[in-house]
Amino acid sequence: MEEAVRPPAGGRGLGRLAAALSRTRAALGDRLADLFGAGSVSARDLEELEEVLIAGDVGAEVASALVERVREARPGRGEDVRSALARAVAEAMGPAEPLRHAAAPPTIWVLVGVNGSGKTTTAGKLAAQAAARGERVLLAAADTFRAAAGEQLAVWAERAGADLVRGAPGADPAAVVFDSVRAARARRVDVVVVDTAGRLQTKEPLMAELGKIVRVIGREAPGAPHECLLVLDATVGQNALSQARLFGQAADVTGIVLAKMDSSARGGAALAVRHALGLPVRLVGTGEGAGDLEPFDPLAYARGLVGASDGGAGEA
Ligand SMILES: Nc1nc2c(ncn2[C@@H]2O[C@H](COP(=O)(O)OP(=O)(O)OP(=O)(O)O)[C@@H](O)[C@H]2O)c(=O)[nH]1
Ligand SMILES: [Mg+2]
Repeated sequence: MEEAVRPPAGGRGLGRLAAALSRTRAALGDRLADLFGAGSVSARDLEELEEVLIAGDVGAEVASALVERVREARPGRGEDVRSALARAVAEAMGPAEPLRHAAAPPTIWVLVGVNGSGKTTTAGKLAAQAAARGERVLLAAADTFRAAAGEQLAVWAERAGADLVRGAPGADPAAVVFDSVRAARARRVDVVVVDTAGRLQTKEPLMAELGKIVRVIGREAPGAPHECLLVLDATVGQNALSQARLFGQAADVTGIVLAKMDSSARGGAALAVRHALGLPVRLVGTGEGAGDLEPFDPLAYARGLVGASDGGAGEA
């Protein structure tokens, strides 16, 4: 948290995401390293690759599709497997899809997710990065459930020099977003980031509340929210899938944030999430500091997962 804000810049991101994937790489294990180091590759090696990928949380369907692509590349040596796998992973993640902005300000982004997934931290990082780019930012504390949630966001707002709109504890979160959008217009704010309370995807009244928050935003600012981001804790792996499905039904989720990638040994789940939901992973959290959030880069992810033979500098 003490770190200076450095908005992510193109090339530098490669290193940070790859570093954040080190636990995942380690979990994929020695077998992968042995395979990549092999002088010649057998059919049995590729079967084993599939098993390793499944164990690595990428999901059975994705693992099978990835290995099929590797097979098609007819790898002679282990290094060929590595590069073919990296290409297949990058393709499976789809192109980079940055956050969408409004044609005319304010741009409004809403963060949703289960308890503790990383929503408030992500909201704070987004605010800090936008402010560092010279944009005027408003943080909307629509988590009125816990008083501490508003405090946590207030700390981020102050650090970033962002405006903050919050309601009294227990206030209707839809009223907070209503006030926030009005305030954003009046103060010529560029970006509004809405932090919502953590909720269990199976609790229907809470999910309905989320629908209401999003509807109020759309009514006050046609075309908004410009993103409804589901923040997933990367450490839970494929368990995130059921969360994602139910949140998608309640709130028209437009993209995924994978928080805590740096603490996760299950970063392979990004592939399962992308495949099962058809939603782009837009951002990755790589730590607790303001700079530890970056646009998802499929190539950097692929190289981070598979381990680049040249230390991450070249092309996959
Ligand atoms: N290492 C690491 N920690 C993170 C990251 N993102 C969030 N955290 C930590 O995860 C914990 C929970 O983060 P919050 O942002 O409070 O999560 P939340 O979703 O707002 O939680 P609720 O509001 O209680 O639902 C905090 O200790 C954060 O510092 C990340 O990318 N990397
Ligand atoms: Mg929170």
